[in-house]
Amino acid sequence: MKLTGAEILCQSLEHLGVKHIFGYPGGAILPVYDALGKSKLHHILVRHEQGATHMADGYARATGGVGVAMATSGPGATNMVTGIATAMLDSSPVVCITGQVGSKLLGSDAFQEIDITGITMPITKHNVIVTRVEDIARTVREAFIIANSGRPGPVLVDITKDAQQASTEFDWNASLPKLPPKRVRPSLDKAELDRAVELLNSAKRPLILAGHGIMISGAMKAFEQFVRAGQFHVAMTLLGIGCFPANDPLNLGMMGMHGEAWVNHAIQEADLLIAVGMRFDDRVTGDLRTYAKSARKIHIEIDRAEINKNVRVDAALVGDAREVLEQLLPCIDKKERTAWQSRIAEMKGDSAVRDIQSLPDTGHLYAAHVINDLWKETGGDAIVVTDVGQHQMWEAQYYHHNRPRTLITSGGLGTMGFALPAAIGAKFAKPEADVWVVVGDGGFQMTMCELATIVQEKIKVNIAIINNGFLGMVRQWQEFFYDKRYVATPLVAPDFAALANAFGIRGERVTSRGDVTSTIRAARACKESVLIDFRVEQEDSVYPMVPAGASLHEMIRRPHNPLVETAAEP
Ligand SMILES: Cc1cc2nc3c(=O)[nH]c(=O)nc-3n(C[C@H](O)[C@H](O)[C@H](O)COP(=O)(O)OP(=O)(O)OC[C@H]3O[C@@H](n4cnc5c(N)ncnc54)[C@H](O)[C@@H]3O)c2cc1C
Ligand SMILES: Cc1ncc(C[n+]2csc(CCOP(=O)(O)OP(=O)(O)O)c2C)c(N)n1
Ligand SMILES: [Mg+2]
Repeated sequence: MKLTGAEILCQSLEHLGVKHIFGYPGGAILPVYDALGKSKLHHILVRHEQGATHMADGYARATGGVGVAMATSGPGATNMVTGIATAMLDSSPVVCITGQVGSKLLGSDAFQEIDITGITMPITKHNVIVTRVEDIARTVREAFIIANSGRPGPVLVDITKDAQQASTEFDWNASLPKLPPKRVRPSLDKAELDRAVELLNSAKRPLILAGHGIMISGAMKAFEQFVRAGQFHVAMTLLGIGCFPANDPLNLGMMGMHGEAWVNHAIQEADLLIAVGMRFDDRVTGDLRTYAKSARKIHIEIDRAEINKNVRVDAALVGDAREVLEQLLPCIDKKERTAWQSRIAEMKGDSAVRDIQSLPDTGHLYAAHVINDLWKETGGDAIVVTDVGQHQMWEAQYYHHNRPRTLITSGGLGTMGFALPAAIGAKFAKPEADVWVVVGDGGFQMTMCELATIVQEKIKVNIAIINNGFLGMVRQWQEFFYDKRYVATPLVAPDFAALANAFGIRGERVTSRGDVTSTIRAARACKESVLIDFRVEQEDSVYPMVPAGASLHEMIRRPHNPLVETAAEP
């Protein structure tokens, strides 16, 4: 049977198991929208195409599957750029489909013509323009394979309007992907494997650096067995949070610029670092010249390009984290490392048991209170989607995640405006989950138009605005490094609760610590979405902090009480 390109696209997406598409229509993609109306696909109308890409990204991160975003040519496509770059830097599998002007008009500066494959070349894992109806099914199939294999990433498929309108016979089974033959992955280099085993079994002060790749690989079980086998302590990157339960005594917490002080000290004192699915980002290492000088390094990583990119390693195990860990597992000797354990306990000191919640109420509402209470009230079971800034770091410190894919956050690009739309995507992926947005007053104002999407789709997503009246993270840098010259960081905002009401969403405002828990509880009990405007301390800072370019152990510590640096043990 003959189908139009637009119909073929929709049928192909159905064959690929797609249920949801986040998008926004326009002239060059109208044939597809017409076909969408006749398909089983659920299209979610966003308010800005950046939102569509973040929703697809949130959807992907919540499940490990591919998220799909759609837009028209020209401004629709360019609005997607930030979301595509966000997905690229965090290895998230997103497929973006854009309409393009008719193939005969290409290159003529036609209305809403833009070279979106050119623009997105450096921020996609792969992109392609399709001008022939016969190529649509195969190309979309290829896009899905590329997006979610090896190291995942975004793929953009740009389809000309004439290809959408033309017709051809559609045979899904015959539309086979024509990808270059998969390189048969050589089994692990024997010499590297032997060296790694030797290092693992001889280390006296080993430490695992656990990253996002563990979740991407689905290696959580193998990882836990590996950790137990060697009785290794675990430090996590921001994007690794959730890959190993926060409440496990071997889990030390987050590393890096705003990581726990004892974790950073442990890295500097370790004699072996075992990096699993993490890429030694500069937020993690600090000054490379002084980074973990006394440690040998093993790197388990799927992307060969990451090996020796930032940190030179002694053994490189290139492959899928789960497969590599399973191979290493039988070779690990169980070791008692009492001296190292006591040293770590000593570095933790009493800071690990100081509980911010048990401090007397001085009338101040700190963001840490709000986030720690949110953790307690949700039993640590919510999917928390954060934006970028101080609140993001406090979330990482004060909400203890025990399960994978429950913290969704933009790490590599650090994209303000990510949280609200990404949470909408996560909710579609996991409709039963308790989804919370934790967002700053700045970032919220970047994509708050998506409140209308929540209302139109009748979904429940709770929103906690950590409202400090500042672009807080930038203000903190101005406080520390620019003599408190707060240029362009004090921030006027609307009355967020009233704004929520205007959208048809319940809005609350909390100004005192005593009201935090009850308001969170009421929001959870409410069937509809609730936005809570938490008016927190305006000039609080995130501690510890490794200043940009400083050595990992050179942390700025919280100068004095009333607020301690860390939360209760999970
Ligand atoms: C304001 C701000 C502050 C920040 N502060 C910190 C901080 O203090 N500490 C911190 O940790 N981060 C911090 N970050 C985040 C930081 O910038 C990086 O995004 C983060 O450290 C990257 O973590 P990752 O390497 O685990 O994940 P990714 O960047 O996602 O890298 C994952 C790695 O795993 C590999 N991989 C993928 N699939 C597999 C597989 N199947 N098997 C094996 N490997 C695989 C990939 O190739 C990649 O190298 C901050 C970000 C912001 C915005
Ligand atoms: C799109 C974008 N623009 C600028 C920045 C730089 N930036 C990083 S954090 C931050 C401040 C965020 O303020 P807010 O959303 O209020 O969160 P807070 O730090 O106060 O918790 C800014 C401007 C960014 N990360 N993303
Ligand atoms: Mg703020």
